[in-house]
Amino acid sequence: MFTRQVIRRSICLLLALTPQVLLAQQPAPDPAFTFTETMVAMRDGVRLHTVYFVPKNQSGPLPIMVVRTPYGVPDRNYPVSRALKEFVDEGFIYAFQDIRGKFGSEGTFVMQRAPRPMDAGRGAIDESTDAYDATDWLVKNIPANNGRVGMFGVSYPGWTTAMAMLDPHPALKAVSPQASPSDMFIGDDFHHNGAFRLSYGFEYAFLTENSKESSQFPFDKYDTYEWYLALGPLANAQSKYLKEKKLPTWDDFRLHPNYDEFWQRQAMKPYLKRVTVPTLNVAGWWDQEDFYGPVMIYRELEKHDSLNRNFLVVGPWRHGGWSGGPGQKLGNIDFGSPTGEYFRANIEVPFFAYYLKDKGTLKQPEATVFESGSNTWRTFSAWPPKEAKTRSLYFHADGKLSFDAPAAAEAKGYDSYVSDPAKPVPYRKRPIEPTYYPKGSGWPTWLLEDQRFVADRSDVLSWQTETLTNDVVIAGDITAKLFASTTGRDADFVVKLIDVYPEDYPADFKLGGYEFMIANDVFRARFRKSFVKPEPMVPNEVTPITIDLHTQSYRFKAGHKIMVQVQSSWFPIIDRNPQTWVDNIFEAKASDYQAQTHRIWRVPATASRVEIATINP
Ligand code: PG9
Repeated sequence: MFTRQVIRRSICLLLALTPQVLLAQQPAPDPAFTFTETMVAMRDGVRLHTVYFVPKNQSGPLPIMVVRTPYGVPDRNYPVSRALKEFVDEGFIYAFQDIRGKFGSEGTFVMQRAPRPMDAGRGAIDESTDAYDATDWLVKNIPANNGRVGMFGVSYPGWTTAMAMLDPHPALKAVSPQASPSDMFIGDDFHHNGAFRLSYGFEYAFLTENSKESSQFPFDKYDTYEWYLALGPLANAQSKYLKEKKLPTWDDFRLHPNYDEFWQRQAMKPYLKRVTVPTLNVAGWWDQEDFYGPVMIYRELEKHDSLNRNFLVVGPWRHGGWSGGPGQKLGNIDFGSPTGEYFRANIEVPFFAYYLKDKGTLKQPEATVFESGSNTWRTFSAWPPKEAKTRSLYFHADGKLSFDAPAAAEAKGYDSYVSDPAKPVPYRKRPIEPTYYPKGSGWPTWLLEDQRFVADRSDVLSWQTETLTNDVVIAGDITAKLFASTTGRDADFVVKLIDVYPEDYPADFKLGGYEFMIANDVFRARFRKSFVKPEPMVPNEVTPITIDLHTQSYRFKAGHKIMVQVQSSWFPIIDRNPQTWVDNIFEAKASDYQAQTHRIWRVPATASRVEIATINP
């Protein structure tokens, strides 16, 4: 299954370019560049497929921008001047390399190959040594380069960038890991807080491991909600569909249902002990794949940033949305200006030009974040900002949400719902196309969908404030503190923080009453005490569940309302929780999946709430 569409999709993933840009591509080389294709030997003799584009009108030596990717390098017809416009305006050489085992490269692909142990011998390899060897070859072999290299990339190529900076070649002078995952069990593509990202995990494992190129799983249903529900227990994926086929990553999911050494070894945190090269960390507020990762990498590096060379930029973007196109509109939301173009021309390219070409003075603030709602760029000397104050939004009776804690006299003290694994709440509007569906998919923008599509389900609870009389401005972290009980022995809890637009919204009448999700996540309750050692819930016992809803820069404007929704399924992005106790959900039987009643408590001693970091409007 190696079709032109798949190749094109792969290139889209590489730089997160919009497919339209590539579809419009002329089948001819960019006349401003010479193209070279070669194989570069790594220290163990494995040769990696490498291409580079050198500007024809180069007046002096230029630095090399490098991308290392599992998605296939561009071919000679890559429209460099269009796809990398802002970089081309400044002037660089561009090199791309297929990582081990993918597309034209030799060797074996290992999904997020864990860094080699520090005492491994000189011959040991990982993505860090491959980046080192590639850099060494590029500076010695590309004519008229200035001996300096920058690395950047989105997502997997962002992660290979982060790996390169762990143990950098002396020529590597600046890096920009963008949407790099940092922990696949806690917060990135494959799990969130231990809850398995089923549709993403299954489809991505197939995409990267079914063949040396990229391949789409051949779904026989357009609405994959239906397909995954009919799949039944996870074990059926192997027996019904993969059959004899081995996907190493699918096996890893099954064999490592808890945060064991396998996931811990792969996670970035233990390796981020110093800032080795200037680092521009980039993330998107509505990144549907890797938001946890880049923010976490920034925060870990920041602890060691005595020379102030570690920076954060977060804009109103989907996964990779900053790297191509204007970046003004996403889903139904207009952010008022071309934020992607702004980032590339005013932040990204000047950052690399400064470190790789000694151009200008660096005016890069510590944190540059886009405050959605007011739709303005803001800068801070720390992220999260030190001046932010935590305020709590408490759940009350009759669906009310307020900054006041519940009073003792409030009746009943909880809201409840039946969560039925046979009828899970869809995570986005059905039909749910395959994740990377070549003909178009709602996947890239699902986080911006109007949450009214599930608000009337009896298994989705909502609490909302009165109409705000003043702006409420979030700048920093958001945490849900739930107190929950269940008739079962395990449950997932999804919390969504939502901006409810006024019913009459003259700026765009179609957004009247829109429920715009600005923070969210899921927590699998078995991991509430430890991700390493899961524990059943005790039926009907009120249990605290703390959920990191990450970080935001957002202005809820006067006239809007703030809403919190809680539900216990998000299908099929998250697999169904059986809600009974099984040691390994990958081995659950159909009969283990049972409907249960969950309660969310809201009395003074167990006051469920969402804590938000706020600054003065
Ligand atoms: N989110 C993708 C990914 C990165 C790393 C591992 C697995 C998946 C990506 O867009 O590259």
